[in-house]
Amino acid sequence: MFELPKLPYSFDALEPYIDAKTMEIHQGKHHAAYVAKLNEALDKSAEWEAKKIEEIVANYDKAPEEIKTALRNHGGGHFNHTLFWESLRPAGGVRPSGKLQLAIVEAFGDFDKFKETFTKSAVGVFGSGWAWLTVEASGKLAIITTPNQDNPLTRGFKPLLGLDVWEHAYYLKYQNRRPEYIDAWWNVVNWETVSERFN
Ligand code: MN3
Repeated sequence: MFELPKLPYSFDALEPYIDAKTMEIHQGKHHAAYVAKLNEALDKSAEWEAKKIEEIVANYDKAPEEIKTALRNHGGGHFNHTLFWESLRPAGGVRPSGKLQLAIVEAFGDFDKFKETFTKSAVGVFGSGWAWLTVEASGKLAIITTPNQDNPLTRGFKPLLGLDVWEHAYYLKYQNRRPEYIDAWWNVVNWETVSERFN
C-alpha cells in the first residue's frame, strides 16, 4: 500500500509564489486521491502490488487490462506529485551548481536559455500535463512534456525536475494565467534536490 507522503514544509511555505490554499487542496485532495485510487487498483493484483512506484510507472502497459489505465493515471499521479513536492522549497534564489550546472550549459548554452526553453514548453502544454527536465539514455539533458499524469520513465527518460501545469496547480491564485504561475514557480525550485537527483 502506498501512502501520501508528508510535505517537507508547511502549506504556506511557498507563499507568495504558490499560495497555501492551493498547496492544501493540491496535496491533501488531489495527490491523496491518486494514492487512494492507485491502492484500489493494486488490490486486484498481488504481482503489481509488490512493485516499486518507478517500476509501475515505467511498465504499466504490461499490467492486466483491468488495472492498466488506473496504474497509468494514478500511479503516474502519485509518482509525479511526490517528485514535485520534493523539488520545491521556500524561495532562496539558488541556482543549479556543480555537475548539473555544467550539464545545463552543455545542453542549452546557459541557465537563462534553459529557463526560457523550459518555460516555453510548459506554457505550450495543451490541457493538463507536465513539463520536465530529464536525462536521456545517452546521459544528455532534455526538456520534454507529457500529457495528463504520464511520466518520462515510460519513455525511457529519467526525470530530474517536473512542473505540474494542470489548472488545479494554479487556478485559485492565477486563474487562466499559466505563464505567471510558471514565472513564480522558478522562485521556489529546490536546485539542491534536483542536483542530488542528477548526481
Ligand atoms: Mn497536480
